[in-house]
Amino acid sequence: MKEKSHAALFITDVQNDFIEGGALPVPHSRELVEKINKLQPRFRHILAVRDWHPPHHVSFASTHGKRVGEKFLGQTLWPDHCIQNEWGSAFAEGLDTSRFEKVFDKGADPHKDSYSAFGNPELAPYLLLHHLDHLYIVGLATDYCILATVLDARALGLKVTLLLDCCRAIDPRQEASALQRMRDAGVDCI
Ligand code: VGL
Ligand code: ZN
Repeated sequence: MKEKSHAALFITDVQNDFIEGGALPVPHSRELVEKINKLQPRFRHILAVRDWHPPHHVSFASTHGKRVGEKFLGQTLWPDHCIQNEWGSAFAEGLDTSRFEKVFDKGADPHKDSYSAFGNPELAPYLLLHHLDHLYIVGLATDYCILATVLDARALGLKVTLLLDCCRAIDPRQEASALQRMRDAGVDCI
């Protein structure tokens, strides 16, 4: 018997705060909105991930009275961003969300950051239940959330394709090494 197997478009952190004009803007991210909208009709399954922090989250520099960009006990400190139910955490303006099958939030624990979407314990069981074993990844940010998510997905044995034209890095200098780590883990970057 042929086992069921399905691909999903996996839209990562395409939220106002990560777009130019937001609190933690990723360079050249606004152009992704239209590109991702155009891609959506090609997929039967569309999943989305949101960075979803409570106020005073452990990853915010302001929580510790420290400067943005500093490292503190291994945690990179960010500006306040993607605070639950605020404008910054909403899906980017113009992004078509009408066919999102399910949204997974991450980073909701006040005391623990999670770049990986698999930090949400509901994600892996959902993929298993729906036989979604091939993820086509788009969104933000290549050097943080996407890198962590993709490595976890590969560790679980999922097929992963990164659609490079629809991904952007917070620090473009880190992009090449992030992509190399993903390729080494068996990710198809196209
Ligand atoms: C992310 C920095 C802080 C990401 C989330 O999703 O890549 N980066 N929080
Ligand atoms: Zn975050």
